[in-house]
Amino acid sequence: MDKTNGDHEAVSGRCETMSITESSTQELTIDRIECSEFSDSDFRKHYRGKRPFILTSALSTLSPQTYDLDNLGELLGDEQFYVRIYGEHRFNQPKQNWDKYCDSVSMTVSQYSQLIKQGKAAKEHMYLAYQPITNTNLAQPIIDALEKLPFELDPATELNIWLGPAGHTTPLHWDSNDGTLLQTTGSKKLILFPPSQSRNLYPFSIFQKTFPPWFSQVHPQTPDFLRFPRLKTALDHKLEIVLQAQELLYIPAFWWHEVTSLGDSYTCSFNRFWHPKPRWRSLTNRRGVMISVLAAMVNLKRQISQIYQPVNTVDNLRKMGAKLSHTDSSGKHHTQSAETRESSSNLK
Ligand SMILES: O=C(O)CCC(=O)C(=O)O
Repeated sequence: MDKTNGDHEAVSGRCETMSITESSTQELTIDRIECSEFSDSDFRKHYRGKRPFILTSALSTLSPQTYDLDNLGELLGDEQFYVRIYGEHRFNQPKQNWDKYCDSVSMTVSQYSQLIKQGKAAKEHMYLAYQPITNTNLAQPIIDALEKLPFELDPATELNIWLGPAGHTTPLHWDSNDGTLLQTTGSKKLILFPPSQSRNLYPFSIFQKTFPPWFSQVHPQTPDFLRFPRLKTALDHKLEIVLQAQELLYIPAFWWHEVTSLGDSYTCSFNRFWHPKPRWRSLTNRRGVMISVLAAMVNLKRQISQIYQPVNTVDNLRKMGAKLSHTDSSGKHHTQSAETRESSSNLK
C-alpha cells in the first residue's frame, strides 16, 4: 500500500498528538482522538485518504474477556484457521534471502492457543493472521462497533482476526484499500511511512517470487544503509505509534506499515478493509495502478496463492495434532492431518 501524505491540519483542540520530527522542518503526526468528539466531516476533511489517526474509546462496547485465549478457543470451536509459520530463522535474514514468504498450517484456535501458551508460537514465529471471522459468533459485537463509528466506510473485505504471540512482526507493506485495525488485547507498535516514500523503501519487484510487490525489501528497525541508501530519506518521514487495547487505527490505502506485537504474552486484533472513497483515489497511486494492471496480465493471483501455498516443513506439527492444508491450481483448499500429509508427500 502506499499513499499521499495529505494536508496536515490537526482537528483543533481535541486531539492528543504524537509527533515525530520530519527533516527538522515539517512535522508528521498521528492524532489520537476521542471517538465521541470525532465526526464524519472531520474524517472527510482531514483524514480520509490523507493520513492515519487513532480513535480512542471506539471499542468500549467490546468486553476484553471475550478475547481471552481460552474463551476465543471455546467461541470458535472446531473452526479451522490458517496459521502462518515464518520459522525461527527467517526474520534474522535479509528478506532477499527468504526462500518463500512463509509456510502455513490449519488448526483450531484452541490448538493454536496451546502453542502460544507453550511458547512454541513465539519461537517458530507462528501467526494466525488475516483470517475471516465474519461467519463466526465472534463477529457481531465488532461489526456493531464498526457500524457505530462516527464516519462512513464502504466495506471491501470481511472482518479478519490477527492472533499471535508477542514479539512477532508483520513485514513492511501497503494495502490497496483503506484499513481499520482494531486492537482488543495487548498492544502493537506500528511503523508507518507515507506513500510518497515508496521509492525510498525499495518495494520488491513485480517479478520477484518470494514477496508480492506491495512488500518492502527493508527492515526499518534494523536498517542496512549500504544496501538501501535511500532508506535514510524514508526514515525522516517515519511515523511510529503504539496502538493500545480498545483503540482503532485508520490506515489510508497505500500507506506503508510494519506491525510488531508488544508485551510478553499475546495480542489479538481485528481488521477490515474499506473501498477508498472517492473511488478515483485508487487511481492516484501510480505503483498501485501498475500492479493492478500487471496482476491482471500475468495472473498474479495464481502466483500469490503459490507463495502462500502451505508446505509441511515443521516436523513437530504432527505432534501438535495439526492439520496441513494446501491450495491446488484451481484455487481449492485441501486439508489433511499432518500425519497423512507427511506420509503422502516428499516435502520436507
Ligand atoms: O496486525 C498485523 O500484524 C498486521 C495488520 C495489517 O497489516 C493491517 O491491518 O493492515
